[in-house]
Amino acid sequence: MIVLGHQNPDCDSLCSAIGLASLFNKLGKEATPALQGEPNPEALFLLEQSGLPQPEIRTSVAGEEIFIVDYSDWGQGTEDMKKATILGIVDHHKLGDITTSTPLECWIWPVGCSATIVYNMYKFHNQTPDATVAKMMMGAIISDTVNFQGPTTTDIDKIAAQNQLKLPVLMICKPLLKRNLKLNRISNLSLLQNSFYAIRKYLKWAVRSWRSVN
Ligand SMILES: [Mn+2]
Repeated sequence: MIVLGHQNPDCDSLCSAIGLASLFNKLGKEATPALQGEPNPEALFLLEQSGLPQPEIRTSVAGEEIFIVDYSDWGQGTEDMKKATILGIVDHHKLGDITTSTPLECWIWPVGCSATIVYNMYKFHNQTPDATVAKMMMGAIISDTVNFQGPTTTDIDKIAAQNQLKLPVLMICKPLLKRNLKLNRISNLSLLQNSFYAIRKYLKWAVRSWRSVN
């Protein structure tokens, strides 16, 4: 099967596709992550950090079995997606317009990030993500929840991030936070101060989490 992210791939679309395909592989199912285009700069940065190969780009899935991540709208899929068999959906947005003619597995939760749901699928199946994959999913959670400051952030996201990372949280977060700051091209002082306070608050939380998992 193909685990397919949405158009204009961001961190979540990339990392959840990689995470979910890897979970299926662990469960003995053939699965390949795929993107519908080049990853955006932040997603590309995460990919470079992980050292994983870039998933293949697919703009046609007619006749394939697919599992889609981070969307549930036809409009976010490939043009020929109605000719594919949709085996399942992982998403954290409002329910889209996709319907199927066969039963499917749906994991749609009101949380901050699809990678949070994928992490819980690992738990459901009694599996542990590989360290590199965990790092990617953690990156997606940081990105989608805006460093855990965004309005859609839930405790489920924080727990997923915390449990996922018995790895050095700060080592992963710091470059991503730096990169976020650069990407946002922060120009005025108050924005800079807000970011500073947000990051300081997040880092404090990360250190507490880091201690509690060790
Ligand atoms: Mn997302």
